[in-house]
Amino acid sequence: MPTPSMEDYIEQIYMLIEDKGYARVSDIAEALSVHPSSVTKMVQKLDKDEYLVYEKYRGLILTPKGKKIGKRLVYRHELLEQLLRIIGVKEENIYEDVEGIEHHLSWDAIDRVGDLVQFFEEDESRIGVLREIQRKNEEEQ
Ligand SMILES: [Mn+2]
Repeated sequence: MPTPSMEDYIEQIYMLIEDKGYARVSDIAEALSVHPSSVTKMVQKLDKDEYLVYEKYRGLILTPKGKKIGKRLVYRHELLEQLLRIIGVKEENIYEDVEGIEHHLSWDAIDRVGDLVQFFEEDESRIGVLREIQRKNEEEQ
């Protein structure tokens, strides 16, 4: 299992490759706000653990194992953003909150969050019911 930090890297690398077709050390460093030397170090570790193949002057590609987990990590991040949006968390808090919780939930919990998001999306009046509760709670404060 990748550590939280490895997960952040795999997630970013997967998104960069999806968006641009490639992931450069400098782009990864920028996306994660870390020093390029930290990226090089982590990329070497991810290579050793067979999540990607890194060739210094040719860039990096994800292995099938890296792609599979990358896809799940991006899904997990997006799902948690959806959850926070549905429950009415302020837009300005959503990204950082997801970064804070995403590594600490089991895949079981993620699947259950998926059910909950589906529950709201299948009938948007359910979001309306929630908003009504939230409106009342705010009035009472
Ligand atoms: Mn994330």
